[in-house]
Amino acid sequence: MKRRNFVKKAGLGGLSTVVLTDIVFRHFMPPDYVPLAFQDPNPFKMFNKDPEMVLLNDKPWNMEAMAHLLNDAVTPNKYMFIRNNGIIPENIDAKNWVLTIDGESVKQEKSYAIQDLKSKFKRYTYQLTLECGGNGRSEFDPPAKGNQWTVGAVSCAEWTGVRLRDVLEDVGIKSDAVYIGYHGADIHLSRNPSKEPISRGVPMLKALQNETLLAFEMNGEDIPLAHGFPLRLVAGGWPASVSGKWIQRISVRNKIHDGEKMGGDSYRVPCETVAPGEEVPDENMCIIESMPVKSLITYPKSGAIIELGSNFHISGHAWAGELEVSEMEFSIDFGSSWQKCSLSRPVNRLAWQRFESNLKFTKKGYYEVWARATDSEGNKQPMVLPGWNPKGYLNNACHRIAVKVV
Ligand SMILES: Nc1nc2c(c(=O)[nH]1)N[C@H]1C(S)=C(S)[C@@H](COP(=O)(O)O)O[C@H]1N2
Ligand SMILES: [Mo]
Repeated sequence: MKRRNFVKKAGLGGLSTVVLTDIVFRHFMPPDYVPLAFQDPNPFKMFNKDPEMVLLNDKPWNMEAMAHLLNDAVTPNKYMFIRNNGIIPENIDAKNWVLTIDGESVKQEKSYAIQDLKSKFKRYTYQLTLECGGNGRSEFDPPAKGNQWTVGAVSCAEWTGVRLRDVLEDVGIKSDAVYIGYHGADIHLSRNPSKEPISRGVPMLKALQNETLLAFEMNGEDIPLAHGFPLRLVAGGWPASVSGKWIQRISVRNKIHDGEKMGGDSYRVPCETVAPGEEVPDENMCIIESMPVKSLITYPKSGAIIELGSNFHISGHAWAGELEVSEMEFSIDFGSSWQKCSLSRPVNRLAWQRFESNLKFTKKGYYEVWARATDSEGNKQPMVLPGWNPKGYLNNACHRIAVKVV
């Protein structure tokens, strides 16, 4: 990103001196276009990500993990997916960052310098599961437009900050408040300053939960730039799109927040199941709230080769939105029988839970290990893609890995 700023300063005339030759068709170059020669060739380095991460898009930046990279109980930055709808804010002045709380349903608008937020309110630390609503989209048929996430748009990092409820109580909220909406400092892809890339929110009930944070630290350090430095809303268990990054303003609304990507097909699914490909009238679309029960086998990596008779260990994580995971099973016979895994309790509400099991294969050959979680209300993960929807959200089908026994 430094280079981009450099390019801007140098201007196109200066550019030719840097590429050591003339840019022949420079007059056809779109404004703000950064020639390939100046684009950072290594986004993994730029964002401190592991090179095994998978880049899905560079305008905007979108990157996902692979299942075997997510084995840590607390996801480190290097394995954390990036989902941006716009351009990461440039030249952030973290010291002078201000958060404003406004909207129809505040008694009075109030602003806080980030330092005041940090010193005035009690700090809390929680591990919170953030999964993109579109995680698993690549399996949809007919296909759904958007980033073709496979399984890796999920993380569970440790977030530190102040409770949104404490700040809202300090501001004073009117009794007609129904929703909050966030406004971030990121830039619309068109660079039109009057457009926001995304501005979503949650009902007051979720906004006022103990675990809903205005966070300034991730895993004990400043939040990495791509993940919302210096201030981010974190509301675990819901589609991660409600966890606004680079937060400058939160509006307390007397109606469902109507910001960018709150309507149409965005983060909304048919209220009742529809046939794949069916047109759904707007009034039959419902906003996604809690994410469904899901799990990932994070060890071993799919394609593992093990020796006959040796102990085979599997582990992974399971999560269930607002609920807890109550049971975890695996199958080695394509789902015809299931065996229980050991399952740990979450370290706090909305954190994912670790599962493990050991098994022995008694015959050489090809196997698949399938994993299935059940939530505290008895909902089980489906074995195949669940309810089709236009934008490919909420695919919580069982995760599978291939294993060869030799
Ligand atoms: N300001 C802002 N907040 C945002 C977004 C964004 O583009 N801009 N993307 C949202 C979406 S769709 C997701 S899935 C999560 C991704 O968080 P991460 O990049 O930290 O993993 O951030 C959410 N918060
Ligand atoms: Mo997302």
